[in-house]
Amino acid sequence: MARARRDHGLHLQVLPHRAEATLALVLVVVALLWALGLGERLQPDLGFSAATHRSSVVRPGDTDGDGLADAEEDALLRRYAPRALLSADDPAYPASIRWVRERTALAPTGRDFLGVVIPARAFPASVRRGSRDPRDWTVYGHAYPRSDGGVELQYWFYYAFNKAAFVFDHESDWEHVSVELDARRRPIDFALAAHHDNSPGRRVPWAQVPKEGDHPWFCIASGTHAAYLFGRDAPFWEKVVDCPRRADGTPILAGCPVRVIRSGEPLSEGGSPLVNVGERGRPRADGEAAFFRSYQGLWGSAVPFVGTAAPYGPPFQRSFCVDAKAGSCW
Ligand SMILES: [Ca+2]
Ligand SMILES: [Ca+2]
Repeated sequence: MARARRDHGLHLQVLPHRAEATLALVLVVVALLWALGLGERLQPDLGFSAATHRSSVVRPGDTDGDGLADAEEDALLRRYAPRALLSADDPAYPASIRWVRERTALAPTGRDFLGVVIPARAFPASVRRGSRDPRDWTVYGHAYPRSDGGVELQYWFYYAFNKAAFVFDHESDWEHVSVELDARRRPIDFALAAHHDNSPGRRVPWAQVPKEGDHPWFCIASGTHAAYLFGRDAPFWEKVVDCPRRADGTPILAGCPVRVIRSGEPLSEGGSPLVNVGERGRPRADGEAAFFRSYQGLWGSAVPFVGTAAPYGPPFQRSFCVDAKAGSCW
């Protein structure tokens, strides 16, 4: 009888211990994810040293002081501006800095979350869907000299939300592609950033890139906005709407369920604005370029799980200055 009572008592004690152990394990996993999320986002991934911060001589006609004349930067950015295929049913369309700032609390004086500036409130669903108007799909161009004597042309696209297939949704999404020129300003390749392969991303030789004149074509993954030359280049878990292709690889747009982003083309003809943002220390005069360069906070909520916090702006990401000539990109 005494033995039976002891066993019974033991049984009663084991169950709570199991529950506690499970709870502890769950708490440890949550804490780990939380810590990783904070670690990922609390510090900008600058990727350049103090040496690249040194001030350079600003000559007349070179507002951002990188050694390239304003007129040449603008002409090159316009000449090679990409043509992007956006899935017509993308849950998060592009937008501009101006557009999102008119609709959210995104401002230099947001809330301070453990030392990081974040907007004072979450983006409403209407903002997360982005804009259907191509005039709001501003592409932010960044041109600078590389250490090998060539010129890097980056094209940054802004979306107010990242809608992933499983988890990892977050407010604001900055994505880019690059055209890399040699020292004689001839295009060498087209680089496509996708997820962590983004500095500058997959390089495709220029001759293999389908083009409209000098404008390279690429596809934008639905929701995540990763860049792929063709839909077939995307991993299985990514949705990319591609179009039928001609023999030269250019897309046949008739009947294809996409919208085309044509930055630098006249707005009256369905084009989208192309803004030269200048350099990190010296933006061009435009107000959007100044905010692009100077806003050091998160571009949305700071939900501190891995991959769920809003990103920092491009100037505070490693991929902003790939192989830059010292002092030219900072
Ligand atoms: Ca310049
Ligand atoms: Ca520049």
